[in-house]
Amino acid sequence: MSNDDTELEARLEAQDSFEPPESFVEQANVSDPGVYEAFEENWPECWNDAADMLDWQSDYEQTFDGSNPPFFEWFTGGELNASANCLDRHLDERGDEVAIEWIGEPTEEANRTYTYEDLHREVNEAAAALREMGVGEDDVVTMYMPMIPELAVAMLACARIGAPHSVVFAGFSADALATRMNAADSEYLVTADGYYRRGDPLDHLSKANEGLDAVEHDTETVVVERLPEADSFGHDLREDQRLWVDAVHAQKGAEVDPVARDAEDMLFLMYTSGTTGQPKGVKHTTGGYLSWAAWTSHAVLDIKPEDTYFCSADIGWITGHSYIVYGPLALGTTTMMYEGTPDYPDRDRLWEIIEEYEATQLYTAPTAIRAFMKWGSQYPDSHDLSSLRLLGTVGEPINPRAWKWYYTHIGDEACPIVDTWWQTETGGQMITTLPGVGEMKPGSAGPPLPGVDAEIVDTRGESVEAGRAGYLTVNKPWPGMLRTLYRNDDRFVDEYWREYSDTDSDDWRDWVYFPEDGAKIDEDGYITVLGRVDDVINVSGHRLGTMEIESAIVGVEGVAEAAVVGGDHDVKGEAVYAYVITEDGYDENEELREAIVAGVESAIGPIARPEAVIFTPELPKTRSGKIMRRLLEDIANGDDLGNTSTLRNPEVVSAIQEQVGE
Ligand code: 6R9
Repeated sequence: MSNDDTELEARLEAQDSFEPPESFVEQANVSDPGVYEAFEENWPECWNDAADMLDWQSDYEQTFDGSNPPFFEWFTGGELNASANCLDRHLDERGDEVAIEWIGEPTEEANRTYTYEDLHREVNEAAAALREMGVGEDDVVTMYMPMIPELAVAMLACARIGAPHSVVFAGFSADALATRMNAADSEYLVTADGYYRRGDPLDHLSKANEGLDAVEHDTETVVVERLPEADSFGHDLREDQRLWVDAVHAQKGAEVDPVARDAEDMLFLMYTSGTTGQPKGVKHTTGGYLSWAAWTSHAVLDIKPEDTYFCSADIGWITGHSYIVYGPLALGTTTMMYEGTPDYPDRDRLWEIIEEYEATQLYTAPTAIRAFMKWGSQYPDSHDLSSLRLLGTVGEPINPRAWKWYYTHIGDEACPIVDTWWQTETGGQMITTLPGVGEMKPGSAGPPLPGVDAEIVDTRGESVEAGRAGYLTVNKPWPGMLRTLYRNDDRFVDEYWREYSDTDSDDWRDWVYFPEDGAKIDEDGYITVLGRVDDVINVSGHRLGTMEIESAIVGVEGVAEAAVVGGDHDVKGEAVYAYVITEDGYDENEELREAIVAGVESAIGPIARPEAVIFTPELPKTRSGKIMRRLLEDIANGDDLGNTSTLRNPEVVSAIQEQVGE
């Protein structure tokens, strides 16, 4: 490190709050600090500002309907179409401007640019193709696709004909695909033959087909050919499968009128991990969700039509839905889509892309920032990143060191950082500073957005003092919130409302949303989110249920019992640690360890791959027989274990520690 760097580090180390750069404030979409008070005084009508960013086919009659808690409704009586809002309405003024800038791997291959005209045309053709296949309004269409433009096209085509989509992350396993298609009774799948990872072609269709084998009803599939002949895996299509080129290009020039959807009609489903083994089908609606995605993209990400906005998430997660596809396109901007990884062909890949396309915003995850930090600042330093105006993070807490590194080495101290807390369930951002208004404090997401009423409470639901840890709750509904868990209203109430609501009350004010995160608040009302308080672990910003992983491990021959916990990890934030008891007659050996890792990968996907598999004769249990997960976490982290005498089997602790120390 040079002397200058050392000085800079020392100066930053001491600084715990940062004013938004003046140059940014001057041009910010939202820069009036009065917005907080104005929204509070005018709740819920303040949210008409969000709805009015959209074009409605018929106007809504009521902003908020709280008559049947917790099944809240927004913009009732209104009708709109999400694809018309993301495409048609931009054609007159911005038809020739770029909607999607796609950067594919391998890097020497041609990238693709879609103007709004191009995207509109292809979405119409795809909508016609889906209709031709028999997809009707409200039929759930599953997408199991890599980061290729056809994924966004297929989503918007579904939205155009009123068919909700359910996107399954391409890195998920065949089992995960089948579970989600079965749960949603989804009869249609759009997938791809393969894609590239670090230059190598991956066979995706075989995995999709394996999933389809486990789907209990008839299905129809459309397959996008992503791979050129030379790299393709020579798949034969089944009878109920056809190629995207045949289906979509057969509809050349087709025009499909955007279906008028009720504000409360489902736009999409997204399955996410929860406390039990079964993933939850989070249901989002057309009016509330799209308003939220558009308004937050405007107020928090400061997106303007002339921007080239880059979010490095995968569309298979909610971040990609709200902040690669719906929010940015609703605002008529250029949204980038990158297929590859940040370290291929070299560790400066993102910086090269930002320089080349003159990206104006970068929205990424703390896990990526920690990796960039580890690789070293020489990678970003060798590129001109001066086009950047705003930086954002999402998915997990960001530690102040990583925040400061991002601020200096990527933002050159000239870009505000928005640390945005939200969830699949919230539809969009909820807690973050407004970049043109609020002071930033590294490590703290910031205050709730205007109109959002968050509070940190203790187990009884009483507000906790500043500085003390408690549970994050949200007291007032908001337009982007999930409406229910698909076909499971009871679980919806149990998971998010029962804890802190008066569930007998029919007054919406007695209902409190519980996101299952721990948090603390400071004197200025800034919230630091500490992490999940349920059995969900956050690996590289991805939510994984410990139960899902445990059931995969117990499914491996030779395993009697398993407990999975999240241990600290430098780059991933948390990593999966699996404690395993073998069945009698099975050896605790490398072969079994490998079978366990393979079992987890095939049930969930490589993201759930255990960092360590620790064999143990027993699991530490309380006297009432509950597994002491906290203790297993401490062992994984090498922390001081404190008093273990309340355990039913304290001797097991040293046995496990020996294994970990090996
Ligand atoms: C958008 C997304 C949601 C969980 C959430 C929380 C964690 C997200 C965060 C954060 C601290 C932030 N989380 N953003 N924790 N600071 N800025 O990530 O959705 O995949 O559903 O995960 O992620 O624990 O409850 P999702």
